[in-house]
This record gives sequence, C-alpha cells and structure tokens, in this order.
Amino acid sequence: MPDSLVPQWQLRAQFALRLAAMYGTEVPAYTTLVEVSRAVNEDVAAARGDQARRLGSIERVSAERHGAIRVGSRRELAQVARVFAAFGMHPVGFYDLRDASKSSVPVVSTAFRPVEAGELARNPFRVFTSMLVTEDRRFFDAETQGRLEQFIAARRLFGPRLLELADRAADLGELSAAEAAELLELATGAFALSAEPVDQDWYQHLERISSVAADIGGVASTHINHLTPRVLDIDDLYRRMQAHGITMIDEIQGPPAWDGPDVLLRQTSFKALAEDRVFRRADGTIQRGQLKVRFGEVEQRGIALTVAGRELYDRMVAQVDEVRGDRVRTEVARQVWQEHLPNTELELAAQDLGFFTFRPGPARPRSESVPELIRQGALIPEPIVYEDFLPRSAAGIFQSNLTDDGTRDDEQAGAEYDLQRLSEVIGREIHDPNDLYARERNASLAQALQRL
Ligand code: OOG
Ligand code: NI
Repeated sequence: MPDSLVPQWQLRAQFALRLAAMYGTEVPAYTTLVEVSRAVNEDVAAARGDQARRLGSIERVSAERHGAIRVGSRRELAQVARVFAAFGMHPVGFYDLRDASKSSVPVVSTAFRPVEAGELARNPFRVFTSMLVTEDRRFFDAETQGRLEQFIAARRLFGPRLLELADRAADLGELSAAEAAELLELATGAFALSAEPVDQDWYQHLERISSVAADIGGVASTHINHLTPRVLDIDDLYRRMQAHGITMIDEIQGPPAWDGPDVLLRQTSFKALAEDRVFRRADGTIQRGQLKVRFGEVEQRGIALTVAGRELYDRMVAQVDEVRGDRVRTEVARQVWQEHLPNTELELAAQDLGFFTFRPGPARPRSESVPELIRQGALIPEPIVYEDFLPRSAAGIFQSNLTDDGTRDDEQAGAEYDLQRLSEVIGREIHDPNDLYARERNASLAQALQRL
C-alpha cells in the first residue's frame, strides 16, 4: 500500500499537539490553564453566539496556541528557522526587547507563523523566538561574551537528520507518513527540557546579569518556555485562575477591558513554577535543585490595527504613562481609550484604524468614498485578527520568570539590530506584519468594490 502524504498544515497541527502533550507532562499547571481556557471559551460561545465567532471559529480558537523559545546564536536561529519552515511557519515581525524601558532583556526576537489567511485558519500555531545578543556590552563584558559564545558553539540543538527532514518538508510542502512521524518526533524532542546537569557556577554567573541569559546560555539545550492558549474573555479567565488558587501577575498586559471592540492582544501569565533540575558544582559533585524558568500565559486576540491605528495606540499608551501617577494602569487606560478610540468596529473600519476584509452589503452604494460606503452599509467590514505580538507586553511577560532585575550598564554600547539585520541572520526575509494585513485587506476591498 502506498504511503499516504501528510500536508504541511497537518504537520503544523500535529507539531502543536505534540508540544502541548509534552509540555503538559512537564508543567502540570499548563493543563489547568488549558482546562479553564476551554471552559471560558465554551461559556462565551454559548452566551454570545455568532458575535464570539467574529474573531475566529471556536474550533480555531480552542486549538490555538503560541509557544516561546530562546536560542543563543545566529547559527541556532538560522537552524530553528529551517525547523519551523517545515511546518509552514515563517518569520514575521521584529521585536527588540533590550530597550523596552524598565524591563529589558538581552534578546532580539521574531515570531514564526503561517502567513496566508487560509493557512492561519487551518492552524495558526506560532512561536515567539528570541536570540541572545551576546555582543551587547550593556549586559555582557568581553570575558562573559567569549565564554557564552564558546559554550553555545559547542552544543547542538538540532541534529542533521532533523534538519534534513525539515528542509524536505519545506521544499515539498508535505511528507510521507513515515517521514512525518520521524520529523515530529525529532522536532518535538528538540524542545524538551533536558535532564543534563547544569553547571552551577556558570548558571549563577549569568543569572546575576539576566535570568533570561542564564536560561539560554547556561544550559546545554533549548526548551519550550511556555505554551499559550487563546481565550475569548481574558478578564473572566483571570478571575477563574485566581479562584483556582493560581497567582497571576498583577495585571493583564496590553489594551484595557472596555466597551469597544477588542484590538491587538491582551495577555497575562502566572509566575514561573519551581522545577527540579540537576546541578554540577565546581568540585564536580552533583546536586539536586530547582529552577523557576517556565510559566503559564494566556491571551485574548483582537483586531489588527493599521499603521495609523497603531500610532494612535502607541500615543494612548504614552499618555496613560504620563497621566497615571499611582493610579491603576488599566483603569486610566480605559478612560484614555474611551476618549480617543472609536468604540465600534464600523468606525474603526471607516476611519481606517483597524484592518478588515470587506464584502458588499445590502445597502445601495451612494458614494465613491470607502468610508462613506462603510457607513452607508454598502460595504460590510469583517475584522482581521491580530496574529502578532506586542513588544511591551512581551517584555512584561519575560518578567514572569525573573527573580530580580539583573544588571545592565547603559554607559556601554548596545549592538544594532533591526528587521533587515535579523533577516540576514536567518537567511530569509522576515515579513513585515503590516504588509501581510494590508495585502489581505487590499485584495478583499478591490474585489468587493468591483462587485458593487
Ligand atoms: C517570550 C516572551 C514573549 C509573548 O507572548 O509576548 C511572549 C519568552 O518568554 O521567551 O511570549
Ligand atoms: Ni508568550
């Protein structure tokens, strides 16, 4: 019997499931989070029906996860990009978390995810991927940089067979069932927590600088740091988790709860839990210990904002910081939002602040202008979901496993990075998320206008 072929989107869906199964055994609180998320989503779907489905089918939202991983060098980043390409996950967006004000970490990041609307609908699995910037003098002196680079160069995160199968899946867009099984086994295994002893002195040296640096460059392998389910009501989830006795970080990051449409991304997390690890001490003896590195996170996704919408968002965030004083951020934010952001999807679309697709509506077109056609009901907007991340929230989420602020010397020079430079490291183009949303919007608008 001929071996059946597994298409790329099924490889991706399987990969997400395999990682979840592994992570659930490693971090049991994750299972609680997923159960509570599912209950919240069922309740929202029951209470709000079709309205709940505007930002994705219940099937998609319930299966939806994002992961986070951290690598130590350009070589490792280029390799992990090959692994993700096997699953139809491509680099999108550039995040520099080194200067995200008070909570800075020595990494630059991108996210690997599907880029086509159809692929996102089939399975939107995405992985936020960070690379340690060892040459950044604000964090690492020359000696630490040298040791870090040597340590990282000596380890192997992704073996030749994994990379070979990954390249094959990326080229062909499918694999035989036997090869698919092998790829999934090797790819999932590459992100498992290693049982190898951790060099205690080295780990602690890095930890004094940054716990994220220790997690990346203090151990011999990488691991999935968290796996995040998506909910339709994060405020409800936050309350239910507290009721389960799980302490969440102080607030929900990103946009506040308010009476207008959900935009961008709201996230929250619980603090990293102690996990057993084995240490090797300077005298060679082995000691059992614990590390707090991995945590739980959950998110609620809203409408993607256009460049103008994002500028407005950033201005509102800055204004909240300015006027806040010692008031609760989210409460001040709600007031600022009510003042500046249109509180209906229709107006977000008409003012071109959010990304939407369009279809002809029942009303007769009585204008040439798109905003007027939207307001007249001749063009019906449907939201495009935000598929990416927010740098400030990401920096806040990183703090979930930081025990202290670490050290950082701002007199020293940082190393320059941007989307272009990181593309060169990866050896493939990093997509600008705005281009992807705009492409989808423009195609649908042109088609709808033609049909009017
Ligand atoms: C990544 C933190 C960022 C998010 O959802 O914003 C992130 C990490 O902890 O490695 O996952
Ligand atoms: Ni995350």
